[in-house]
Amino acid sequence: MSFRCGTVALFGRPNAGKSTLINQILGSKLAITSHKPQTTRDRIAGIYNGADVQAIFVDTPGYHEAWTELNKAMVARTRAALRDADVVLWMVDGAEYARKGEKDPERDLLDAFDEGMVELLSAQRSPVILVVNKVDLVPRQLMLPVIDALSQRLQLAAVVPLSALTGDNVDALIGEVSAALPEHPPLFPTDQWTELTERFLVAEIIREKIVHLTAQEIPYATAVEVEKFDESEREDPDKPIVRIFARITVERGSQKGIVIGKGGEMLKRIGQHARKDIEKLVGCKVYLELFVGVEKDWTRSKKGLRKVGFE
Ligand SMILES: Nc1nc2c(ncn2[C@@H]2O[C@H](COP(=O)(O)OP(=O)(O)OP(=O)(O)O)[C@@H](O)[C@H]2O)c(=O)[nH]1
Ligand SMILES: [Mg+2]
Repeated sequence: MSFRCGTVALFGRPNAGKSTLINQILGSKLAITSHKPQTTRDRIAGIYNGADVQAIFVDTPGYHEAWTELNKAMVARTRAALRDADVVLWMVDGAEYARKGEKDPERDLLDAFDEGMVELLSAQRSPVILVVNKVDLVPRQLMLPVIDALSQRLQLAAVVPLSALTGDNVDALIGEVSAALPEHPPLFPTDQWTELTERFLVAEIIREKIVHLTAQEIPYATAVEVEKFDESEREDPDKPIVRIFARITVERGSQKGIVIGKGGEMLKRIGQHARKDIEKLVGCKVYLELFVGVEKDWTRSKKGLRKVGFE
């Protein structure tokens, strides 16, 4: 029997549900998610291992208009992931288009920014699969015209409506992806589910808690780096523990005050929420210490990005 293997890039606007889908496919939490746009900043790869297929799903930052140096770097990562992909998933928030279509049936479903995305996808050599997400939110008869309109815009290998959140029809997507991948032996050991390090995943978990617990510009101005990941007592037969020291960087002094909170209350909550998830990830008790620092306007310059570890 032939084996199929390759990379599958998830491409779409912020908030389409790309990270939710990757977690659903892997059956474990790899990519952080939130209802706020621009949650994902990096290329996040998760490996799906089937009987005769290995699909390396690559989550990407939502495609958006880039103003700051951070945004430019995010969009550059998305474009690079597209270039490298054997299959591209064009993921859209179907519910949003359905509501738009219901409100004003005369109006074009796609705006100028969407058209730019279609253009980018048309130039793609690898097959594109349209994934219409969030079918759980609107009735089927509202979704059908959306699927119809979007499928006419582009040469597609397949169209799959699904719900990344509930998992509805995700198996159909796996089938279409498998069929579209090239014949190739596995690129990773078949028991591996990610190429990311625990260190990176820990930093992302902490960042997710900050995105969830803070408001306005804070999520966009925050970077997290793990400075120390001490595993020396991880295999301790009596009290296994991992000790983690992480640095949170914001852009301004006022933001530092918000992240720390009155009497350190906010930082404590961030730490408590993060520790629970990190313990699940590493499988033992975790000691977590967080520091908050300021790197003035780090999102606005290449030098700033480098300083917070965002190469
Ligand atoms: N109801 C419903 N909500 C969903 C579905 N998929 C994702 N969501 C929600 O949509 C929001 C955005 O999901 P994410 O997975 O973070 O979206 P993303 O495309 O990775 O966003 P960026 O990283 O900002 O580009 C979250 O609040 C999810 O819970 C779905 O199928 N149904
Ligand atoms: Mg995401």
